[in-house]
Amino acid sequence: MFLLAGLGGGTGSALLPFLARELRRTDALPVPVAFLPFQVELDTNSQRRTNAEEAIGELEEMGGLVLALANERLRRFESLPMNRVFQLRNTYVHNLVTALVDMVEAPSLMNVDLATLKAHLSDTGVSTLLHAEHHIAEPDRLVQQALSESLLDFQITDAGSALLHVDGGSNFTLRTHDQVVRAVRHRFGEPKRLLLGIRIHPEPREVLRMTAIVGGLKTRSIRQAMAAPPRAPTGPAQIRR
Ligand SMILES: Nc1nc2c(ncn2[C@@H]2O[C@H](COP(=O)(O)OP(=O)(O)OP(=O)(O)O)[C@@H](O)[C@H]2O)c(=O)[nH]1
Ligand SMILES: [Mg+2]
Repeated sequence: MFLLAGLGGGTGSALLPFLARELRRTDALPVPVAFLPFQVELDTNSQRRTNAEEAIGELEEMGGLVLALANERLRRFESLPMNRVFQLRNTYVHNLVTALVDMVEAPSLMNVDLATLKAHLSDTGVSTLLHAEHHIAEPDRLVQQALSESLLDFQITDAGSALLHVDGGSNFTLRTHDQVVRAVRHRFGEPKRLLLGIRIHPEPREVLRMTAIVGGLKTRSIRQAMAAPPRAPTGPAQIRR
């Protein structure tokens, strides 16, 4: 169950962690998606900052899958009309949701089902979801794109584990898969545990699609990110070991 809220105000900041906690008690897999306020909102309104930080703090303590998307990172599209920018953001979230649902629902060659996903999440602390599509000829760029397009406010520090699902056509080779895995290990700080899923479609495809759940994120990383000045708009996510 995906729960979306813009943090900083009263309603969303209070409800997001509350609903996530309540849903954890059921069979559902709650996935909170938190939109962090624009920097100017944080800088000029300490109550909004406190609300956002408290909500993020609660989500981090709970662990599990959390998506934190900084509104500030929308500034990379600042010359586009505002409606279009929010549309882009909506499309991005839609793609993340579809990718995750696809990964666990559609059968594949090496399968990641809901039970596997839940088991993976239960012992990895805070995890986040990355997704990208790129031409099959450039596996490294695919991984780079997953990081840079994420609009994430996480700094992926010391990733303890990663679940990597790659989706390709009949022309998807073992060598290309190895290249994706190598890039993931390199860029995600050599995760100690890597779980792999693969789906091959019957027809050849120009595009590879990757979905990754990166776990073992350091708690407070979102808060640190909120305190830090915004990163360069188009560069890949910073990785510190
Ligand atoms: N990306 C995105 N962010 C939004 C959107 N609407 C609001 N936000 C962000 O969410 C923050 C919180 O929105 P509010 O309306 O203040 O919060 P609320 O949860 O409704 O709480 P109260 O109005 O205080 O009850 C805003 O400051 C924005 O940064 C939206 O449509 N898209
Ligand atoms: Mg409101």
